[in-house]
Amino acid sequence: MTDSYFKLESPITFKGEAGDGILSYRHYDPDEVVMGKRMEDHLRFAVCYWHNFVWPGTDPFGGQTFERPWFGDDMAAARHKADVAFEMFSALGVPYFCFHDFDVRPEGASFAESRRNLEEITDYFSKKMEQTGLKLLWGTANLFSHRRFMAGAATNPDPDVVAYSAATVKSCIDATHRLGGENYVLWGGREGYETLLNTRIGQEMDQLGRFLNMVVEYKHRIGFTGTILIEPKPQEPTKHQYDHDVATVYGFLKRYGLEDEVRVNIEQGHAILAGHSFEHELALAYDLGIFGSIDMNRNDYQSGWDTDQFPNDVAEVALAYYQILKGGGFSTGGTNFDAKLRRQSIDPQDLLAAHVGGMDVCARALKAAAAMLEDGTLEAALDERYAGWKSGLGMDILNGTHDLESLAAHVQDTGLKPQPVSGRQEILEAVINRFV
Ligand code: XUL
Ligand code: CO
Repeated sequence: MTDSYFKLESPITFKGEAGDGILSYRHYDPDEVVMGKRMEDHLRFAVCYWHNFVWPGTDPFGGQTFERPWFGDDMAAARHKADVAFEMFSALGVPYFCFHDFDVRPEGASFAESRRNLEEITDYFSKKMEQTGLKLLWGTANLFSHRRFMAGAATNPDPDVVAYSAATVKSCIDATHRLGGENYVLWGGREGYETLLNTRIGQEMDQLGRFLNMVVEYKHRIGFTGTILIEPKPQEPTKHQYDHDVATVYGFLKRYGLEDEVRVNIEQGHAILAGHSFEHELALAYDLGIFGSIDMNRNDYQSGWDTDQFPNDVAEVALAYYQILKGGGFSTGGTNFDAKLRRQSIDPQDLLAAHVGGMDVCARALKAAAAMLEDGTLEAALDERYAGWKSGLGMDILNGTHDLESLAAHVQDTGLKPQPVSGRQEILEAVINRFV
């Protein structure tokens, strides 16, 4: 066990108005009951390994800015990193964490060595989880950093790379299963293309369809009961990614017979990159029956890139949690902070404060969303707008009683003249303003 990295004088707890929102919570009280459930059980916060403990602060023009005592590529460094990671998870009081294989273990000289390294760290995690009560929200494989994946993992033109990717995913599902992970995520960072001049889209989609079916078959064979999640993203690092957005992923799942087996992990920044709002992606996923989990962050709206910043806009996050509460909340999913510090934020305290600030934003947003739902004005307006579908003509159209000819006859016989009705957008937006 390494010395304390954060050197906190007292644990980070809820202090309400007396809190500073930096090293104590002003709004996140895990035990506060919102709509009949503890806030901790609603939000199910997770801290990610990669941005916090692996990313060195590089950008396309600059090198490392963070100097972390655990940076290194041997097992001793991996254990040191785990010590600090669990110190931070516990200090923040979050219930969950998430990781990629690449985040937690050094790359071996062979596949077998990489797998052994992962197994050793999995054992180390297992002990720490027992000691701290921390749980694993999800595990995943990094199939995008190493150069072997530069032309894709499951969608690589070379079957050898697809086999290597399958072996890697197997070892990551094994680790996730062993640690009681509640989900397993696949984000297709290289599952796309740079140019159609060297790419057959149909061939690559079939590869991805078969790959995902192998994942689902394996999950059932070993009795892993977690949810398999795809994380949509339209581009970056590739010019075009196949799991573009929720609608695209749904079409893909249907085509390969996976719509009842796989759900989505929706990230705020990815939704924005796809030209959607976060709440659009959430509402659609719930309506399609494939909502799983969220990666919480925000993009910079001027730079137009995936900046993975911590959330700071309560109104925006409230609209997201409004959709989540309306859809029935999380089941196996949760709120994973897939967010990183700015590269100038080099102090240990910045790591803690970023999460405290983000968690307070989410807590305020959740409470605002619950108040919006409990107030009922927005739902009542929707019920009124769609009331015509509950009976009579609307119901008959939906249930197939009518066809084009019968509707034409109906319009002609009754002299039907539809009357435009206000969409009341400004009024509804004013209602939101009462709660945030
Ligand atoms: C990349 C991204 C990943 C996934 C996990 O944009 O969001 O960190 O969440 O591979
Ligand atoms: Co993500």
